[in-house]
Amino acid sequence: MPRSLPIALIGQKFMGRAHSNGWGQAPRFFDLPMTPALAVACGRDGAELKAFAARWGWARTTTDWRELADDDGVALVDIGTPNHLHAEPAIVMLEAGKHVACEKPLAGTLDDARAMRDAARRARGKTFVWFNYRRCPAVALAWQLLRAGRLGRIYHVRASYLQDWGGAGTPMSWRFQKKTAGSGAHGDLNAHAVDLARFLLGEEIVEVHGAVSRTFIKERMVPGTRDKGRSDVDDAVLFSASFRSGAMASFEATRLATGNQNANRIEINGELGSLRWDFEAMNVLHFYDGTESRQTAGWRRIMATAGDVHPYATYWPDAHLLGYEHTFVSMAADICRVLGGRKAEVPLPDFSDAFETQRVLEAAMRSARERAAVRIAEVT
Ligand code: NAI
Ligand code: SOE
Repeated sequence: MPRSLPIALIGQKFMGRAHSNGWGQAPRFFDLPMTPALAVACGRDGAELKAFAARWGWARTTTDWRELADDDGVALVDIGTPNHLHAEPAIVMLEAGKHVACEKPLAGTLDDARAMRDAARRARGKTFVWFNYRRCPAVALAWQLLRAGRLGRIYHVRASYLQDWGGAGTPMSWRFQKKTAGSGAHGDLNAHAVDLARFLLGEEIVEVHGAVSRTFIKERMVPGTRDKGRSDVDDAVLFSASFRSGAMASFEATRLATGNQNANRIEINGELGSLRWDFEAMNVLHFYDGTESRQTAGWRRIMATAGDVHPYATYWPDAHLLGYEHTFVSMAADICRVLGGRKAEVPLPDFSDAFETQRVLEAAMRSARERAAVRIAEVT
């Protein structure tokens, strides 16, 4: 009989919905040692919160996240708030003995991220970070192929996360302010790209060689007013880096790549072959097997939708496509597996892991500021 995992969720908008759906659906699709119970939804606006809780099946609500620390009816606290509101609740909950699942980036600043990593090291509870793209079946398959050595020695990683919603007409929000977001496209999108690259290669980046950060749109309308406010985060950040093995990497994140809506892409080239993935066709992995005869070798288009051989592809009959929401369901399922003493299908990022991504992000910001290379060992 699976044990219950009572959860509290902080933040009820975009990620609030994705996580509520994830926790609710996980036990319907997977046999898990623990069953998530949607115990408490927490947000700032009481009326909105009650409607949200009723719609998504949360049993209780509170407008004070601090209450969750003393709530014996909560085992895991799930944080889906803006980046500056990750550290404090995470640390308080870890000190209260809860497990914590937190949205990415781990935090807006390296200081916050370090404090979270340190709190996690001291804590009884386990930590998780919602780098959800690891659980796209095609990405998990790429991870398996890399682990099996199908690419051999890795030479190149080319990662980019291109969006176009951040033009001059987009109003001010927490995402355009350093005090709430930490950074712009960089922490928002390069965080995913760096996590994906580190996850797939299974090794660390040791140096950022050069970065360019640019804020093209410096003022934005403040909603509900006739005033403009200053946007003090990057709209785009581009940088190059080296992995410990010597593999060269490039990363690009932007909210101004007109025509690219959610192009989270990665290509990896190794001595034996190459892999290529794009979230806009998330069920497909492109694989070039360089060991095949040159006469017939070519890029192979793999639909990662065969439930018996592709990780996380068991939701529907073979060849029926998965979407963004499944990545959260699959991650919720893996969290339940790990807390129930089983293994995740592919590794889950915890606070220590996400801190390593944060160090790379910080190194890139320093590199852009100082117009110099930055060794990750100098970013502690
Ligand atoms: P959002 O602006 O849609 O929602 C933020 C929520 O936090 C709102 O419900 C707001 O009321 C709540 N909130 C703010 N201050 C609060 C407080 N003091 N107490 C309780 N609730 C509070 O933001 P969104 O897009 O959901 O982003 C939240 C986090 O999720 C960010 O860290 C972001 O980077 C991450 N994110 C991750 C995605 C992914 O694919 N993994 C996708 C989108 C966002
Ligand atoms: C907006 O840029 C956003 O929702 C990010 O916050 C997410 O992390 C990314 O997955 C999709 O785009």
